[in-house]
Amino acid sequence: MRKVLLIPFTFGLCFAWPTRYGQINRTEAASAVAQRADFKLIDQDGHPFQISQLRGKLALIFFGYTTCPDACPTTLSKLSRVYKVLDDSEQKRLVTVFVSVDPGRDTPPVLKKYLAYFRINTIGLTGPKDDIDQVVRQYGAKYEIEQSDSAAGYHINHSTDLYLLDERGEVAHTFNYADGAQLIADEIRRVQRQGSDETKSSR
Ligand SMILES: [Cu+2]
Repeated sequence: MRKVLLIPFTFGLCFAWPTRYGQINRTEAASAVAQRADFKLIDQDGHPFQISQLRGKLALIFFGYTTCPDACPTTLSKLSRVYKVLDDSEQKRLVTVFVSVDPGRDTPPVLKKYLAYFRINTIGLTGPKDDIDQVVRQYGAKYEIEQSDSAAGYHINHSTDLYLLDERGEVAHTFNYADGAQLIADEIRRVQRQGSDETKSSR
């Protein structure tokens, strides 16, 4: 029910952000070397998780928080559509990684419950704020906390780029918030195909 209520609410708020921070992302894009670096946070089951554990698969990484009223539920719903376009074997080789920028509220159980709504293969990550901030910088993402009078207490404005990591953990593509499910699925297929061609030729 929550998902149904959130989606009509998304459009008024979300476009200001991608534009504002999308620009910053373009100009402050982290170096490819930095983006490739390993990082360690805590997953939705409370276990340590290193991004290098996903080598050999493709990963879609984005930054957000579970009480986000706009960009996060919109992105996760779009990714549900991406998974529907992909076949079983393509889906198995893809993992979505949701990195919370709100560790104060997004504990592992909160992340687990939230991500279960979207029925996609997702790892939710949280951890100490300093560790999260380091990963945010690594990818050239952005966020800022905005105090509000609402019951939630504060709102977080965050960049909405979606990073596609190839099988070696390198950023193969950065998607904009406006990119549609079909475009994302096509790019995932292209990168998966490239990965399997390289594996064949190195045999
Ligand atoms: Cu969000």
